[in-house]
Amino acid sequence: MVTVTILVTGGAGFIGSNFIFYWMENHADDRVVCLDKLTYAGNLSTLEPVMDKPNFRFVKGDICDKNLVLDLFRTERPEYVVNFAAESHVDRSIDGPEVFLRTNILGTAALLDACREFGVGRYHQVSTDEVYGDLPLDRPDLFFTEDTPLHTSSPYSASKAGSDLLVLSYVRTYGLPATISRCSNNYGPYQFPEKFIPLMVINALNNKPLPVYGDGLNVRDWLHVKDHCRAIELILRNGRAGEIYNIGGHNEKRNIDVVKLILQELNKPESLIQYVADRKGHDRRYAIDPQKIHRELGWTPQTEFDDGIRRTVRWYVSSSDWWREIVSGEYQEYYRKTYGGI
Ligand code: NAD
Ligand code: TDX
Repeated sequence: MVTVTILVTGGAGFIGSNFIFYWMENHADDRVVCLDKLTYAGNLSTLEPVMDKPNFRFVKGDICDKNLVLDLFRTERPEYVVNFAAESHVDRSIDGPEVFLRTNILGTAALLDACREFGVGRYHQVSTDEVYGDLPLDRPDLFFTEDTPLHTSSPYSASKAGSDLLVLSYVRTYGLPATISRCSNNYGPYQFPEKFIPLMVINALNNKPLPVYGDGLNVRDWLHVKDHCRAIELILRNGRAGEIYNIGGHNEKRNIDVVKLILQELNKPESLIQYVADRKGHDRRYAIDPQKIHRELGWTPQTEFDDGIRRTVRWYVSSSDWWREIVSGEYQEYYRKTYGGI
């Protein structure tokens, strides 16, 4: 059997770690190398189950560090590179855009240059539906397709759009065999507690107020992280170089309805809900048209939201050791700054 080396950046974060578990389960003979800076969002404890495996290597480092990246390519010669490493939280990008530009754009550039120098079978950029901006609530007939113009709202989404354009420029200029996926909101285990679903679950467990931005009617298109990982696997293996693939499962939910579902699941009162000031530039609705990946690669999501969200809530209930450990002093400070007195 032909085995490959796959370099996964940002593999100590939410989606990257789930992808590493998925890949090692389904490609037991491949070598997986994880490069991660271990920012506040990266947690080595998440990778404990694979840390001692002989075909896994963890490297602590910054994707912006060109020499480190080149050295890593020189020694590992990866066939596949999947770039999950990013600053990923919209609220943090509103407070401080610079690190988003650095990691998401310059970091992507460093990886692309290494791919150019050493050659790879495939570079895959993990992007987001946020690059398309948002859709109005009163036009449920509209969806993001791969041809929807880029129209970003936050420094986060602008930095992701910038990196997407850079990837496409390397395809056109240097013939780099690269692909891009733009996925909707993910949920599942190991998501950092600053994000909507784990934040609401953990606050509810602690009987703390659940801060809902604005009127709570913003819509997100939720996808279980494992379905995202399967989609990336299919794109790596069978996707056409130079192409963009949207990933989403037609699973639109209003924020307030997700919060109520979580409270119901935990048997907690709706009086915990607290409406707070809206996020600046808050996108109203995201909705993906996934026809291309379905038609070309046969991908469809396998997890029903009702089942996936219940399992996810249960996971956070039974994994308090994991989230207690990572909710560090830095996070407490961030929480106070973002949510004020509540
Ligand atoms: P995350 O914040 O949970 O994890 C990011 C990881 O990248 C962390 O382990 C962090 O330590 C690492 N990292 C950050 N800066 C780095 C640097 N300079 N060098 C090396 N490592 C660095 O993010 P996530 O939610 O897992 O998202 C992963 C990717 O998927 C991101 O590119 C994000 O834009 C994209 N995405 C996320 C979602 C979602 O719903 N979470 C949806 C669509 C796309
Ligand atoms: O405290 C909160 N209260 C609240 O109402 C938080 C943290 C969020 N929200 C709302 C804002 C959004 O409408 O919930 C929704 C989801 O918020 P986030 O979890 O911050 O996700 P979002 O901004 O939609 O972006 C996510 O999906 C696309 C990821 O964080 C991005 O990395 C990804 O690209």
